[in-house]
Amino acid sequence: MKTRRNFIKLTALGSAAVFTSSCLTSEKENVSDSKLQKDIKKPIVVSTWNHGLEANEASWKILSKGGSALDAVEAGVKITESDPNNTSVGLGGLPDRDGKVTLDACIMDHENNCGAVACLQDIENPISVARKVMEDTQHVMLVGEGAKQFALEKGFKETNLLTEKSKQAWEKWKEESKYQPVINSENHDTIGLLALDENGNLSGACTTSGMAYKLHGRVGDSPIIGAGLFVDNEVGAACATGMGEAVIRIAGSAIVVELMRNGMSPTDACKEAVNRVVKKHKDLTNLQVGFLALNKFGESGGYSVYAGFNYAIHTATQNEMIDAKYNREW
Ligand code: SD4
Repeated sequence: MKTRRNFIKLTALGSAAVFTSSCLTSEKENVSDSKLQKDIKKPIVVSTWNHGLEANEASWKILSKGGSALDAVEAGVKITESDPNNTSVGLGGLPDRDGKVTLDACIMDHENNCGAVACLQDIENPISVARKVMEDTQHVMLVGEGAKQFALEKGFKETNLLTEKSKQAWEKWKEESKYQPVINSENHDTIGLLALDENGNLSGACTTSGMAYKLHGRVGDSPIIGAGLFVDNEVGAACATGMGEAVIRIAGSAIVVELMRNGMSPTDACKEAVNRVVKKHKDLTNLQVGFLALNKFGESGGYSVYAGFNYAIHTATQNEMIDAKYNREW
């Protein structure tokens, strides 16, 4: 909706927003409501990896009808969580080394409200539990048994998330690895999804089963606000995928948003965050990390340590995959 209120909000953003959009920078003082609104590419939804295409479709159903970014991000990632063929998120996610599927997820809206769950078992849609934590409690994060108990109290159904395919993969891994957790480049398929709605509001969601065959109790970056996901409605939103430990070490998604606040484009901000990951790690073997960002003007970009990271963008005209730029070849 092109309301006066939105215009005022976005003009207020102007002072903080001289930062990025080349098309708006010089005109920000005198720009008319219609011009300002026209230059912002919205609604728009972006998400990580190939499964992002399907997730984007679900988000788009909401965004294209004027729905909220918050509803859109939840609906989008739920598709991936409920897909048994995706072995890195929700149902069918590869288990930890004890054979337990433990899920991490978080969600954040345009008012800095946020909710998260970590090491949650037996619940198919952790993102919806994270949203309940955000909306129905005074807390930001619930973990383990407490998170499960909360989910059951809220009416979520207990589900066995270990599919036959994931169980077989785990059994094979046990034979070969002798129960030693391995860190490798496979299974980096977390979904992070960011949306800008018709009202110019941003939200984000991130959800994963984490690193395959991790130690029981290990939590990655994905449910941690500021690491796997961050949203600041004045500036933009960012999410991360890949080796969570490396993302946490540099407060990855928060850094990407701050870099955009200071004037960088989404791609450049992601690139700078990747450079920090590279600089802070002596051993980059198998250390894949990718960042995806969307700014307040509907501009997006991604960057990764190694080649191979891609993301999906849905605008009014198309839903397409983009190969992110990267720091190095494998
Ligand atoms: C984690 N960042 O648990 C997640 C894994 C991931 O794509 O992103 N995979 O460390």
